[in-house]
Amino acid sequence: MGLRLKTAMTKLGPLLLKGLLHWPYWGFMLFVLSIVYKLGWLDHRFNVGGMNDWKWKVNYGAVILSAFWTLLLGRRARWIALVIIDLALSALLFSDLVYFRYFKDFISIPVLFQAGQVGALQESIWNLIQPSDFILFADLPIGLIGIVWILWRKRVERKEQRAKPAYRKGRRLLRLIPGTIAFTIGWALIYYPVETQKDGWARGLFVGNWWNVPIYNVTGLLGFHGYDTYRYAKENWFGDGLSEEKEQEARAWFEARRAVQKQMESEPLFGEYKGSNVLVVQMEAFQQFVIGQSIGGEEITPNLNKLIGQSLYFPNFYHQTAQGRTSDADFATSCSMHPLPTGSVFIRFAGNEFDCAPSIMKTQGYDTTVHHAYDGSFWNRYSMYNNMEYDQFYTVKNFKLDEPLGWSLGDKSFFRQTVEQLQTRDESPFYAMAITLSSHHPFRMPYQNRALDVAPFNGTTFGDYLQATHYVDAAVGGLIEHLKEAGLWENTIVLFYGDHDNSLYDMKEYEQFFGHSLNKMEQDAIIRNVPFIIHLPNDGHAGIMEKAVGQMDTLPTLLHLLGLSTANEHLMGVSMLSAAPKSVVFRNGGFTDGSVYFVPSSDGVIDHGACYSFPSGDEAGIAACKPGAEAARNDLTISDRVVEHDLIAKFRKAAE
Ligand code: GP9
Ligand code: MN
Repeated sequence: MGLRLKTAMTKLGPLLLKGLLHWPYWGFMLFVLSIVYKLGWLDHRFNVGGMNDWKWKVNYGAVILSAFWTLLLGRRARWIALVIIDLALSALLFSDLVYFRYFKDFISIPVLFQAGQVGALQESIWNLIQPSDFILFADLPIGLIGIVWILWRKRVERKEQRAKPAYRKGRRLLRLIPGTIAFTIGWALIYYPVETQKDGWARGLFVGNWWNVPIYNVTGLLGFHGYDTYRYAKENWFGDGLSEEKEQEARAWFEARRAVQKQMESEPLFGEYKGSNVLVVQMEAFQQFVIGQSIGGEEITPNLNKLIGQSLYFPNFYHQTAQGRTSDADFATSCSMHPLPTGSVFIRFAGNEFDCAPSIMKTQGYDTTVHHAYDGSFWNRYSMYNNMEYDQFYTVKNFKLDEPLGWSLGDKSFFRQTVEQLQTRDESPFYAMAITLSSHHPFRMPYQNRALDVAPFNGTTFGDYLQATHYVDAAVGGLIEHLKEAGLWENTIVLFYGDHDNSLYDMKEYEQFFGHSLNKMEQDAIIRNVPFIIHLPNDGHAGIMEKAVGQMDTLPTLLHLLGLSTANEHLMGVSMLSAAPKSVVFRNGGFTDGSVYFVPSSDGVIDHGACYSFPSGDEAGIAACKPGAEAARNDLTISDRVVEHDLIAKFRKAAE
């Protein structure tokens, strides 16, 4: 008996091993483990909340669902299919990682419509890639070896199969079993964790759409892409009807906002600069933190510093942009609405109705122009500027490339030629917007333009940034001279502001620059804070205004100076010159009203966010921020509703 058992065991061992080696699902298992591992690795890099049991489960579910169908294929076809999916998913994860480093967000379907712009961003993309990122492709050689092995085995198997055709047919049917099991497990691993969270802390998350990061924290990265595709399809192909009640809610919101805006009409500066020319200068990636600072004993922005002494200056001005970057800044300042959480309004909704500066100015007899020395189709500007009713858009085609720098023309020449273009216009007052470009990421200036010694930041992107802002500052100095020579300086309101941050988020560099540590609130604010300067004719009303303001307040501020009412417009901002209270809402649901500063948590739950006293940065307790955070969320929801459903056009039609 003992001997028989021993013989059986010696036979069973190799049999089991053979069975294990020939188990048909090894490839599938390896694929799932490998992609899930990559998702965990990426999550660590995103650093927006960390992994938890739910996110692991959803990740497993999403990966299984992406490949369950390969279990219906034969072994050879399955290997090949798995390697192809692996390659495609790895490329997607790689793109997400690089995109996240720049935007602090995930790639969404509307972003893909901006893909045409990738060519121009090549230098930035190379700057953002790190060698360790290629770990995302480390499993591909194993897959390829698998394919070679399987093809080599082909002949042997063919012989076996020829001998058993009926068995082969039956096997095809049998494959339905693992395929169905995998689908069910994958679906359950997504459904239950998402539903549980949706019924708990994530309640309302998928309705509000304020920010992609909390959605990612529920769905994982592949789940996010799945949800994003569904969201896009629902909005664009299946119609996402808006109830009468929601439309009415938005209408009432604007009525209430107009009551706040109206206060400016009885305030001192209202109409003081009626009929003046207006020049709006939007400066690429120009942050506030360089203003008034020196490096190596030299001022970084001497011209802006001098200008600030002769102007109205808002040190607590914040950009309100998201994925649409420059175009978002343009939209927020020119049209006084929030940009969208995903993609760019310029690209997604260029045909919708908005009350933007040029169209309002045109009703007042202004000549309206926009100047940007780059391809006119970038950010879909041709369409959007046409919709905004600019009389003329001066693109790269209208400039002489006599100072080639970075993407196209250096800002020094750009400003000189912009003033020349303005001089060729007719006699009516003008509203003009000039969008700079030289200080674009990754900020590397040609040697002859590196006028500053940026030690100890030489050779770093941070150092290149300081160098670039110094160049732009010199260009601003030139612009002021050109305007003076053209006789325009004293009859033009000239406004300067930064469009968005510089995508450099390593706080250690900022701390080294300032020579002291930054508290949590300062770390958030430094990225959002951009300069805002209004120079009024004859250095009028020069001074510092500490009020917390944002890009969306720009147009109402101009209307205040020009004495134009907002009564018939749909603007979300409030004049910065008005005493009317209003907070600055950031696209992620954060806000500041000048006395508190709210930083939302990466799960989107208001109670989990951080509330600070402003400007000290001391913890204030969430109760001090809660009403403001709820109002901020509502503002964002209303803005998105208006943009996505073309409500301004509907409101106008209903009022006819
Ligand atoms: C290109 C310029 C840059 O025309 O506006 O855009 P950005 O990359 O900063 O959004
Ligand atoms: Mn920009």
